[in-house]
Amino acid sequence: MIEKLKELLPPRRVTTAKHDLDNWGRDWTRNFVVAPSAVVFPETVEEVTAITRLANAEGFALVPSGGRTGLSAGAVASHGEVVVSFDRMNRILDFNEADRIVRCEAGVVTANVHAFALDRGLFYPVDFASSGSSQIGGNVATNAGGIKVIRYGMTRDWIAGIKVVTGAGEVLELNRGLVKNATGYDLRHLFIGSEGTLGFVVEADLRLAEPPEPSRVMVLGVDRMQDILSVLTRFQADVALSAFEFFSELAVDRVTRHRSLARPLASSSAFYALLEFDANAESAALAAFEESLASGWVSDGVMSQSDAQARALWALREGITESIAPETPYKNDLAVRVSDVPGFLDDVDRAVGRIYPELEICWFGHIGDGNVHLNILRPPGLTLAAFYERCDAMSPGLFELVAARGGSISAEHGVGMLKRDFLGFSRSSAEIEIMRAVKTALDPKGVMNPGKLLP
Ligand code: 2HG
Ligand code: ZN
Repeated sequence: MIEKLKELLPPRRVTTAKHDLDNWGRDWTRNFVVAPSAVVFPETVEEVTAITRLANAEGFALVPSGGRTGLSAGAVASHGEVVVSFDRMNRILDFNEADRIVRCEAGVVTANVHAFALDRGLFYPVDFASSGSSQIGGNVATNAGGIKVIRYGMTRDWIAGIKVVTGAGEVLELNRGLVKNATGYDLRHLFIGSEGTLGFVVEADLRLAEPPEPSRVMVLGVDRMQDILSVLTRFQADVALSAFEFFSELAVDRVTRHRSLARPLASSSAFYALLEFDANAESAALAAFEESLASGWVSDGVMSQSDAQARALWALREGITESIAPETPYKNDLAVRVSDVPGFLDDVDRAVGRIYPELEICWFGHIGDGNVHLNILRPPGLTLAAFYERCDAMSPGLFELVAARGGSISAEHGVGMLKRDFLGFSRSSAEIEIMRAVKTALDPKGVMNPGKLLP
């Protein structure tokens, strides 16, 4: 297999060095075996196609790999697969001003698209903490969400077209940048969120938006979760929000220590809401704040007076994942309807508290779209294995709570290997059978990312 790969690519773009296997064979997860056979670095669509055809002919498996910031082990190679890295397919290929579409290779880093758009007076609105490393191909494959979903939607909403290499080694141009295209099944959308199980996303046409108005950021202290909903409803009545995030006091404790940041408010609260809105809504936002204060929903608040202060307030939210990483948290990325969030958080706190009162939960997330991140922190002294065993045992009960509210066991991080065996909590068996049939149609030999997504 390795020799044949070296016939397709120059030998320096096929590596089996241990250090490389460890580096490219994994994502941000830390509890899955990392054991690829090789890592390859194609530079063209033709090379990706040739690798895929070889895998079909020789019967080996492929794992697509982007910025490796995933949190669900969707890009971890645990079983001797060949990792196909897009690091060398990182060119911006084309920009059309009239269409406002930028064509990127899969390995373009998300933040480079942000910068490219800004340079042209435009804006790519999908944004999240890992955008400095994540790649567009991975964003498409996981339908990445992030911190602006409340106003701009998910990656799916910005994909005007994609070029893919299917698991069978066929190149498909899907949608070709059209706005209107009523010609049957939109296969583009099957690949968005497919987590590399159907084929490789090799190029993407991204739509760019008008740049936003200058913005303001507010952080509010909230003691009762239920009141966050009242705050959201009150603000939304008069203020067009571009973000409505939340985090707990525990999260503030970790992130302020880790990054040496100032606390947002003089007093502490159980929770904090972070709001972003256009500067021209400042007085409407201040009125909503006064009313929230008078109603007892919020205890205190701060509004950014400069871009630097806005960035400092955002750092409190965006730095959380890194600040708790040393505690190797057990992660869950869950969604319920916005109106269900407070009740759901209560259910989970009670369920975890009943079984393992000593475990601390770090709550944060995108409350404005119903997506909460549940990070259970590993207590010092408990081995990773023992900790994960405990948390794994809790998962079915937790997912019952999600299912009871018609929620999703993975809102934006994807299923990967982490949630694979729990897919049935969010998708019916009829749906899963249809997903399998789609997989068979596009990847008949099962070479694409086996063991991910589908139970
Ligand atoms: C975020 O919203 C990311 O910051 C990461 O989705 C969430 O670390 C997490 O659980
Ligand atoms: Zn998130």
